[in-house]
Amino acid sequence: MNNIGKIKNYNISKNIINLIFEKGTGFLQIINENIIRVYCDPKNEGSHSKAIEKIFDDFNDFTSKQKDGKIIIKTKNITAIVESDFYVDFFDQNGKSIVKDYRKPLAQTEQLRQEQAEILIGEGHSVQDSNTQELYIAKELEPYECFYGLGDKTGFLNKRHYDYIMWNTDDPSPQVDSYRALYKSIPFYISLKKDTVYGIFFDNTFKTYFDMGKNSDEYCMFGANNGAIDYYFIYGKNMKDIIGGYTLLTGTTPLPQLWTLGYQQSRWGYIDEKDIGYIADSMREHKIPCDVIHMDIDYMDGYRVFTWDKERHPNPKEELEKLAKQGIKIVTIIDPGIKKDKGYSIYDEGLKNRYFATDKDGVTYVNAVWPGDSVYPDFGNSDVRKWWGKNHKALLDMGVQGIWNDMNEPASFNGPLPDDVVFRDEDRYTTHKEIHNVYGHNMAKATYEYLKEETGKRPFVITRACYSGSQKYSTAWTGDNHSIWAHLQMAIPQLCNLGLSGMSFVGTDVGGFSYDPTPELMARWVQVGCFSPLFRNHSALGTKYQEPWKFKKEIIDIYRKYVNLRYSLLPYIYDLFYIGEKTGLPVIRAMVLEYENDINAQNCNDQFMLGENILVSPVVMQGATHKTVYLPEGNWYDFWTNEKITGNKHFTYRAPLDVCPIFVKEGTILPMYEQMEYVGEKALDTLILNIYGNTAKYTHYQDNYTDFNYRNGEYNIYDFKYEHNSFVYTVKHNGYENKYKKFIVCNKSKTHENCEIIII
Ligand code: MIG
Repeated sequence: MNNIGKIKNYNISKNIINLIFEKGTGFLQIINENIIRVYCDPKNEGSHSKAIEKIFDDFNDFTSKQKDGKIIIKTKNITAIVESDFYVDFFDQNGKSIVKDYRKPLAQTEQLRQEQAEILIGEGHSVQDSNTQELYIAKELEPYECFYGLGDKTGFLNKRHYDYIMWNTDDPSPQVDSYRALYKSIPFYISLKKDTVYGIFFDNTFKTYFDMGKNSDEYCMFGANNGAIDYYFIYGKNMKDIIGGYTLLTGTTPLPQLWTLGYQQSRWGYIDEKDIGYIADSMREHKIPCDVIHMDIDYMDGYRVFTWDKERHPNPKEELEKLAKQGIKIVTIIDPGIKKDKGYSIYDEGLKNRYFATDKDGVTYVNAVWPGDSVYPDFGNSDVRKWWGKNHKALLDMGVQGIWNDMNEPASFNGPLPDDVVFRDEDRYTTHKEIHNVYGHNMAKATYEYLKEETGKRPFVITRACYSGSQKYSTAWTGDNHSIWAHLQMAIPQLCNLGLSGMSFVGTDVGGFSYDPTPELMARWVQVGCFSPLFRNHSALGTKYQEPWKFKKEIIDIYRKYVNLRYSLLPYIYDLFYIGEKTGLPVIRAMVLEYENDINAQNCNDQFMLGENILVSPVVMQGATHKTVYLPEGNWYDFWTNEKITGNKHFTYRAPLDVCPIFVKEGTILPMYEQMEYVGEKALDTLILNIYGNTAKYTHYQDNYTDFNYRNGEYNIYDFKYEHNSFVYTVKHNGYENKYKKFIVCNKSKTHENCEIIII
């Protein structure tokens, strides 16, 4: 912050160190020994976090002193030194620099200015004559420094040398590396240097900018034109610690219901009851497991949310009951835009209660979305959220099991919402500028909270728009991708970076949304999709049908193979969710998260880890029959052949169309279920345990897969061990009655695999 002058004085109240400069004030808040919040609000606009809902005011294990015009703050692990002009430098416990503020003027180029201007104009904004952010923080860069996180941004895993804008954006043209903004705003990144790692969470809901060393090799920068400088410096020994710190602040993904991890079939254009029934029957007929069918906007009466088209779905309750008997759960889409239509009760009620955003004169603001002229619920206000939630009763009563929130950037067909549209943040009036990036977040929160209260089950909400912290309320999909190889390739870094940004329960539209997948692309996409936490095939109205059986037999067989694999892996994936709720760690993981000091992992875009035990190296190139696989240090087992391979090398792996290269780390006991058509088809009382190596261990979690009783101790934890050629297990926590009846233990590292059956 240039211009704020020298430090005159400081005082401490609780964990806040108030700093009085010559020309302004600011503070540091010590969250814990690894996290320090830096705050300065020269525009007096305040900071109204939507990401952080806990209060962190009780940490007191730190010291502070004033010396040579500087303030020095020390925790057990870090030292922060504040200097004139509010420059803050961070050091580790040995006094080695972690990162320093960059003090020289920024080298913003004319090119950057013009590009930013174009985006602003494209979004209907007037262009400011200044090309610099009014509020910004620049940090020194090291020559070798990688950046990860930043949500769903396009391109590759490492964000070094790129810049981005956080402004939730629905742009249906094919998303490419040069896109600066997509549907989600997650203003958090992880910096990985040679031997240091840190994270920054810039908690500002206005439009924010991130320059990850694009315009200079000397600094990276984050900034905004509104709100406050309000960021969290997060330190740790490794990237996992940084994610732990970030999700301590913003929350973790709660354990979902097990069926939500099953296969999901969707398409915009399943017009009526007959279509949906045909999808359910066909999944069963082709013996491709499936748990969920999504109903897109086609089910509504004239795109009026919370209604049914009576001709298309004459008796939804009966329809959904019949589907439920087949094991199919229905998820319905809900958009925020409410049709402006006198006599439509949702509109009338909202209008009467002033639940909609208004223009600056207090007149209800109208734009257009699917229903035509539409109004926008003011989700920032808790009365509106409660009302919105209750409207879902109409769907739940028909048997709907999950809610899919779309268009909540919010999208609008008649140009963008003007900056000055009035929204509320609880009782405070503010504008679109501040609310835009949290609109979808607040909508998902409204939905989650209602579903939780009403059903007592773990809510299944899917959202397109997100802000930091949305992981507490919702799973997310990456929006309108295309059926092109570039987007299959992008899926890997995009899902990995979402995971590194706290969003664990994520997936892409498998097969691609717009345009049409070739048979080969479809086969390769399901090989990535089956490892994505959210596993849904979805496509756009008017595109070629891409349900699995629309392809030739070879592709159907491949499809079935990988959906079956997904269902086998459910206990492992569920374990990862359990770990994720406690630690914030993602299910699908960038290689670098597991092997951060391995230079080959740091820029690995075409492989990922499922948890820490499974490495997947899918083929994402048309026509390829081989894949260059990189296995990090240690020994690995080929999942298909059980062959043992020594790591720390690249090698070529033969991967014909039906083969996705998968490797299991030595020392793993991989839990699996027997084959099933859907979750709930049979009692899950048998667990297959595949042993990889001569000694192996694994911790496994079990509960009722459905509600929140696990938070009151109703769960079991098993410790599995394999040593000296024998398998042993102990039950570490014993709170859930419905235990396994049988373990089938198979040692995969032995040539003649034989399985031991243990009856419990
Ligand atoms: O303007 O509801 O991303 O998944 O099928 C398009 C129709 C609106 C966009 C979503 C897509 C969904 C589609 N929606």
